[in-house]
Amino acid sequence: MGADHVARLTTTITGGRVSAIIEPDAGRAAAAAGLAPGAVTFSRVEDALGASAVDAILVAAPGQFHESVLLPAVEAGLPILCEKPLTRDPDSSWRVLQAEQKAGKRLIQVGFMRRFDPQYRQLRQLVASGSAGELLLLHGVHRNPTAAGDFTQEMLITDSLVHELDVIPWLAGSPIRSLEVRYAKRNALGPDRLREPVLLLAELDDGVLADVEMNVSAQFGYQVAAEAVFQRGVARIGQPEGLQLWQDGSVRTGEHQSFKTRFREAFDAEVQSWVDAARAGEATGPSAWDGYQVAVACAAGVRALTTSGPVALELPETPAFYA
Ligand code: ISE
Repeated sequence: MGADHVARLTTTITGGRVSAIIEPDAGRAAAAAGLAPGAVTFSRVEDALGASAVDAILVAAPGQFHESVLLPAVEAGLPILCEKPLTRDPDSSWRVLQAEQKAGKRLIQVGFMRRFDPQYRQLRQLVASGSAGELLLLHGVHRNPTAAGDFTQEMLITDSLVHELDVIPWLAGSPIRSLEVRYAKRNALGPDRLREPVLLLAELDDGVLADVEMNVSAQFGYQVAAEAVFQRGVARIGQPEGLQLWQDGSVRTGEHQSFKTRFREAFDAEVQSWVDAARAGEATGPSAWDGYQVAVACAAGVRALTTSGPVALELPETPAFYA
């Protein structure tokens, strides 16, 4: 993902350039630097900060390293775009919130890119406008062709459904009250260590119910879609698009193979909005508080993997700083 963002910042985004690659693995650092002419490399964030080599930081390290990168970057007062998740658990996310509040201004945008996807934005507008009546129910599918070799059962929640745990309350305008996980018949084509597909059931504070099929062994391609049921209508997003081909007695439409193409427009818009805001001395998009709420939801979701029935979410009051 880091290399993807380096390429995006270098070729697509205006108003910023990659001045440094911070990466402990020398081979990866050199490969990423090769995508960004003029970029210098560092193995530690502290070294880059000490050398004043950056005036904003995009964090694309694996989630377990986020806190250790975020804390010095926040202390240095730099604008930050942090790939999801903010951190992997509520306690460390809380420490990041404390650090940002100490810095005295919003610095962090969390990389929940679906909020920048044109179709998700349209759907959110439809909900907010009330023109189809009240939102009652959301159905979602989140399908990946295959799981990476290091993908664990918990990652169904913390790496994949983490997106729905952000985007569902954002779409519906209501926080999640509880989460339940049900297991479908196991796909024997998936790795032995995984039990999936799963069905996540999220109940929102206002009574809206959202279900999501999470399937990381779908084989055929990458698909993220949703259907929203309103009082007076139904809306769908994420259907296969692009070239339709009628041939040999059937119709075919292309499907994505990766989130990198399905959400390319969203990633571009997300990073551009971060750069624009940083240049204006502001922060935009999903905040660290949003990231914290998702960390709490992920912790409940992980418990739901081994609990029968719904697991309740407990969120503290929104700190005044983020209200
Ligand atoms: C991956 O890390 C992502 O963020 C993708 O959007 C998601 O579809 C996939 O399941 C994750 O592993």
